[in-house]
Amino acid sequence: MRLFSLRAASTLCRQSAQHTFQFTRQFSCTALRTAGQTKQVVLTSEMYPDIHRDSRLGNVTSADVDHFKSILQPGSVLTDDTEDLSGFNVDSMRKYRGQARVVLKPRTTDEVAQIMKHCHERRLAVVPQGGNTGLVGGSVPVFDEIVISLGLMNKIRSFDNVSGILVADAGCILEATDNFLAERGYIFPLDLGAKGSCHIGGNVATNAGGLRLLRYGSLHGSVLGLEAVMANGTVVNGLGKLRKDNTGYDVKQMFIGSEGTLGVITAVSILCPRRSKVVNVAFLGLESYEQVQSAFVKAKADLSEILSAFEFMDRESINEVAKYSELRRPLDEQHNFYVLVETSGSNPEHDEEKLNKYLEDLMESDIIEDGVLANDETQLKNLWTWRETIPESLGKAGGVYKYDVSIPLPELYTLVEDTRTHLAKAGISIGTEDSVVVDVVGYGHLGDGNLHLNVAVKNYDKHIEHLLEPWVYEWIEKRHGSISAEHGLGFAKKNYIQYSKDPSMISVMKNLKTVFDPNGIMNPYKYI
Ligand code: FAD
Ligand code: 2HG
Ligand code: ZN
Repeated sequence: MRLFSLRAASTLCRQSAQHTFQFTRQFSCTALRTAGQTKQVVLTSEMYPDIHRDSRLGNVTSADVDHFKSILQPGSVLTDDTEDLSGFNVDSMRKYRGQARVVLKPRTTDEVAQIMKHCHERRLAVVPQGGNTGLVGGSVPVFDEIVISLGLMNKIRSFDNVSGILVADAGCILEATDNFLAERGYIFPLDLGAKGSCHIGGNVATNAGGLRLLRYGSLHGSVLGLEAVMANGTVVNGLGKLRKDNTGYDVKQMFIGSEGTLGVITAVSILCPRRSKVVNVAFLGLESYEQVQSAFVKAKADLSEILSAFEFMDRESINEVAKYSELRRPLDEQHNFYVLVETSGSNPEHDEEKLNKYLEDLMESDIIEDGVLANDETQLKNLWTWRETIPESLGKAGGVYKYDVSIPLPELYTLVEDTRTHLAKAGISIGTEDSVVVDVVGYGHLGDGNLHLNVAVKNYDKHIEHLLEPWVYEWIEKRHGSISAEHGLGFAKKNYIQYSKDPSMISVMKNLKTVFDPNGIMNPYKYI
């Protein structure tokens, strides 16, 4: 990791107290303080009593369990008679709780195929589960669906050091996969805060976006092929390694973002870029959302090919992280908005020159109020921590209503302001001792037009939920945005897809679902 040159640094320092880049800040340990009491999670079926178990689906019997034991290796069939299955039944937001009594942990594609063949014949519903980090309740059962956990399918199958094409099992953890690639000079073309737990199969199943979509594009572009097991147990072998292939329908695209409703992804083939040798991170303080947009426009123009992330956070988001973090704040004064700009390139002098000029211009034109540039790898990681731990910090309040939306950039932050006004008009105060709403914050991947509106609450509360939904979705529909930019539909948004998609499109989706899964056993009660 390159050290920031003090000579170059000095060219950025302004004498004004309000415009001082802090080049030598000391950062303390990154750990967030541990959460308080864990609250009991209400059963999804109790929280949403209008959802009923589909009576066409079969009930798992002891004969089914014996069959699974006969096709899987010892220790791969977990039942609630002997095991605590809550880790598979409760989602990462502790908002949804299913009632699975059986969890299967296959080790091979053939084992997945045998499981699915049996489930199809017996009409037993299943939920494919990766790292269970999903944020829309898609990864946990609603009733007694069988969980198929991919955690033991975690082998790298091949890596081509010339093309950068990786073929790996679906259950490989994203961070571990990226570490494997780092040793070979490559990078996984996706990064996100849950990288230590989420699986690459889960990433593909959700078409995850993450922190560097701006640079590496969507998984719809970088996934070259995949292997999946259909609902009836048929293995679809599409592990192609070609960048160009125009023979027939591109079936793999159907699985990318299908959230476990069409089949079980068992392996993926993905094009990985070279890892950049030179990475810089700047953390900026700004007064208004208009200035955030100006800084972004300028970043695209001035940093162009080395720009690798442009994340924004409001004051409230950073204050929530500060509540639990032992890290010293990156900037002394508080600002209404913050931006994290990352560059990734191969030539230190070239990148430095570009970034310095960009930051100087931002200060000269009063687009930013203050900023800090990471001097070394530790500082770089710490700056990222202020962005990446926002979801975790908000979760400590008790619960979070999460809205992950695409909105045209000029109106992106208006949703956060309007939500605060909307709650106030309904008599809901924010952050007071007697109010259930702890905070309303906005942050996200500005470079992708993707806002994360988070309403942190002391506990999930039907009154607040009904105030927010469908109000938020109607707001987005009026601006022709998307109600799910990256987290998917899952259980949380299955009733709201019509706010983003035309009925004709929904009809095609329903027809496709029937073709892929005629018995409706793949992740029921979700998606559409
Ligand atoms: P799970 O949560 O286990 O499953 C998610 C969905 O995919 C479910 O519907 C499940 O049935 C299905 N699924 C999982 N594996 C398979 C498989 N092998 N075959 C078929 N279906 C499968 N998401 C983003 O897009 N961008 C972010 O920046 C981002 N940051 C996050 C930060 C934090 C702190 C957290 C907790 C989550 C974040 N997420 C983000 C959401 C989540 O991490 C992603 O959606 C991730 O891709 C889910 O992967 P997973 O392995 O945990 O899948
Ligand atoms: C992120 O960008 C994730 O940090 C999570 O997509 C966003 O929790 C959220 O709302
Ligand atoms: Zn995100």
